[in-house]
Amino acid sequence: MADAMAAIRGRLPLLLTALALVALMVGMPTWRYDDRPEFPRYAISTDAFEAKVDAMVRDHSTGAEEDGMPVVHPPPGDVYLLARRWQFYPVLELEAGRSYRLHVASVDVLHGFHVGDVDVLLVPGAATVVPFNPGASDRPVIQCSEFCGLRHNRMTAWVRVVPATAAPDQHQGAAAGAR
Ligand SMILES: [Cu+2]
Repeated sequence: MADAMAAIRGRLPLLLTALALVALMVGMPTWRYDDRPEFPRYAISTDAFEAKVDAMVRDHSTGAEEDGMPVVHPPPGDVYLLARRWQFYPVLELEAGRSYRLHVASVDVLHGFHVGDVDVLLVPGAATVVPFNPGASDRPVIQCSEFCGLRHNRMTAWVRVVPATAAPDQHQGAAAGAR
């Protein structure tokens, strides 16, 4: 019995090292996902999501186009942005100082939605809701952060930030004009 205890004691450093390694292996994925902000996500079919985007484009298109895509100026609140190989659609024109909820979803393969320090994995069949409050001098760049094929590295988009139309603060509106 004493011999057995001594044998265990002799192997204690090895045991502790093994335990620490197991703890690290289990813990590391948790670290990776913990430091990402979490956003609400809901299930929606790609067809239903495309219908939301199309309705927004129909109702709030500015008439302008960029890269063959309509430029859309939706009111503050819910805004729909779809990811597909290899673009974010449509081009969003948002007002500085207003609050938006960006509903983002992929309609084909896995994509990533990266803007500022937000990074969300887009899985087809689900939309993620990201709060978005552009500042007057912001020129937000959206990038795909998940490899999605040949032109993944070109999958970027600008959000056009414009002065608020009925700006409560005119100075803020003027500053946003210098984008
Ligand atoms: Cu990509």
